[in-house]
Amino acid sequence: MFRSIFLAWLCICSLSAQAEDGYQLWLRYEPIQNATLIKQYKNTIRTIVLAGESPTLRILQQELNTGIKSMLGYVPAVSNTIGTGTVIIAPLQAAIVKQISVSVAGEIGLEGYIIQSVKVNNKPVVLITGNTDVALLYGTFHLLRLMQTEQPLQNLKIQTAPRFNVRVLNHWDNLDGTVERGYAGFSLWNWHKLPGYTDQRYIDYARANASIGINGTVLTNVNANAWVLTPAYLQKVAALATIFRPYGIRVYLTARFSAPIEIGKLPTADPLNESVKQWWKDKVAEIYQYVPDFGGFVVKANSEGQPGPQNYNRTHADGANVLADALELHGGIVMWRAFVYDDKVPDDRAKQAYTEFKPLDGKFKSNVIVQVKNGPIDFQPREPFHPLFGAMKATPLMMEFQITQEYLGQSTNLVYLANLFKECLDTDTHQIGEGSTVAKVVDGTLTHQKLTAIAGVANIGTDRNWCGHPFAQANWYAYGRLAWNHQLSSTEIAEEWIRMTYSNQPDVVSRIATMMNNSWETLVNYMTPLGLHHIMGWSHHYGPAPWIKDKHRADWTSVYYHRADSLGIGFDRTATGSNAVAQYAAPVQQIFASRAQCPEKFLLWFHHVGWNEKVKSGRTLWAELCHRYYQGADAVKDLQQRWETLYAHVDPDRFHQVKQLLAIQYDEAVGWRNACVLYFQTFSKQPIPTGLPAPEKPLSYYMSLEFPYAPGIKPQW
Ligand code: GCW
Repeated sequence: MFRSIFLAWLCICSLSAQAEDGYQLWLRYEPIQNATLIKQYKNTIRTIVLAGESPTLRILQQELNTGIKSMLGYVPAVSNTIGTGTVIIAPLQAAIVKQISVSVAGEIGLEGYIIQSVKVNNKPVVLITGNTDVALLYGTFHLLRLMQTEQPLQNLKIQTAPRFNVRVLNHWDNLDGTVERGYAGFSLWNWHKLPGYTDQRYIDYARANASIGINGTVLTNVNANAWVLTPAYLQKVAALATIFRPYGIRVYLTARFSAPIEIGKLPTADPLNESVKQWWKDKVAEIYQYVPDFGGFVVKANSEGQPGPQNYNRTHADGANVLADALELHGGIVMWRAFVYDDKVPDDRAKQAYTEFKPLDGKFKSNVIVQVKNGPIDFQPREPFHPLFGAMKATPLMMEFQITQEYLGQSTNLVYLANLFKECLDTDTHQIGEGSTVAKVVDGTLTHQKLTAIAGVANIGTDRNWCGHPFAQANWYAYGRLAWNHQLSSTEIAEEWIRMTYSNQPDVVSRIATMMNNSWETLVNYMTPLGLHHIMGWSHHYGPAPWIKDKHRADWTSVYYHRADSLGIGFDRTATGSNAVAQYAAPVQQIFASRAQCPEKFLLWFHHVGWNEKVKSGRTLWAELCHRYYQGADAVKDLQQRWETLYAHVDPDRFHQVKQLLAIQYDEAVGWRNACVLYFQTFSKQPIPTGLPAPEKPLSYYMSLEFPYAPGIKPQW
């Protein structure tokens, strides 16, 4: 008796742990609470008519069953007859759809879909249609999302197609299971056990991605290992590709430029050498034997020690084109990264990618797309948009965002990144006149590019909740939603995610959304206000370290970027300094170059400003800098207080997790504030403004802190 009570208790505990441990991400399918909606949903989804048979359609049906069972308590019957409350899921070209008058406005391509309330024989039905089974899967996830977020299912008239053809996650996962800049455990890919053993996680990963329209995964780190291109690993890659395929996800790999030498045993990797060209052709053909729908390569070349065409005095275009040639036959693409800089080049690091790539505009083959980070340095808390977005008219460019928060508090800080992504996408580059936003450059509409793509460096690992911080899931979600439709607002996306992940109660939704929406500015304030950048800890990039100097590479130090001296602080990138502003189109240049007009968020990015110069608030720069740091840390306190008010509305497990993480975040924010204010004070020689409490510890304390085992990087010693 006792034993069975104990077992039942154990069971309940493990069930509840399973329900609230974050594993289900935004696919929790909580029971619908609203009685009116329950009735409406039940009337709208009585039976399913599903045209066709395929692995994708089986997945679709299973997802629909799981979702509806969990939200409404029943599994809709599959039927051949259409009646009131039938959901018809069928391709546009199916006979059944042809009988219905569906209005399709323009092109929906292979992945776009339509969800419409229509009448068939006078019976109200819902139709989900598109050109492919994957489109139907996307449409089904959309229908489920409408229910998860408690939206009405009446008078539906939805038509949507993705803004980018290629929507990938870049995993910086190493073959040894570590993840470069990974803060959520180890790599999901268990290379050792593949291909024989395939983890349920691979399926759940694919489901989550398909639910937001991500259609590609780059399995390996851009700091690439040629081994992944050997047959033993290609078998493993093939096993993953087979799992992902019915979810509409293609697999891509990173290609190490020196692979012809390392695994091909050639004496050179010179891209213009005939045997090298042939080697890539053969290698690519071999890959397609294993993975017939292989997507292509991502390449990091001649950057941070990676080999590349410049080792042979060839250009990035020469390098990219040799791979593109090999892939072209099979329909693959090359995503060639523009993240290049060299400490041997005496010029401002922020200028180097433009300097190298701008002259190559128009020189890449048509299946090459140049992958550009959102800003010119490196995924800093805030950067102005990368000047290449305003400069390459004849080359498709893709966006690279970083979802993993390498420089944004890693997995201890609550930071909602949709605002960062949107700020960049919505900025006007003036590439061909006003209205040339970054979004229009990368989605191809501005210069009529056919190949369009977007990448997000993944924040996913083996942690039970996938992303480390419960709120970091929102960044994976937001990336996917924006990759589908960059016109969604960050608030809309946050609200969807909150409704699916936490609660549909309007008050709870708005309270959590406010926390998320303020979180990025908050972090920028306590880490790098007013356009400061690259002042974080050495190598692991954790915590503040504006004092880093005298390292073997100047461009990896902090003093290189903040340039604080007795007169002021900031990097002069105007004509009197590095003149990086000249890489922007004239109207942008004019604003950034003007001390008066430059938005304050980028002030110290572009200008060296005197400590006593006045800023918009009327304060001196020194006072403003201090205020921002204090404001940032105080705002984390505010986040903590807001979270406390949600105690009764969030399950205990996740409530407690977030509460603990916010406390860590507060300590870290105070650490950033104190370290930076005290350090910069050694230059300004001014007191911390009255009213702001003095840091408890001296600068020497902050400078003495070391974090040799901070996550995301292999220990260096
Ligand atoms: O931000 C830097 C990271 C490196 C990374 C590099 C890149 C994969 O610190 O770890 O290398 O960017 O994007 O290539």
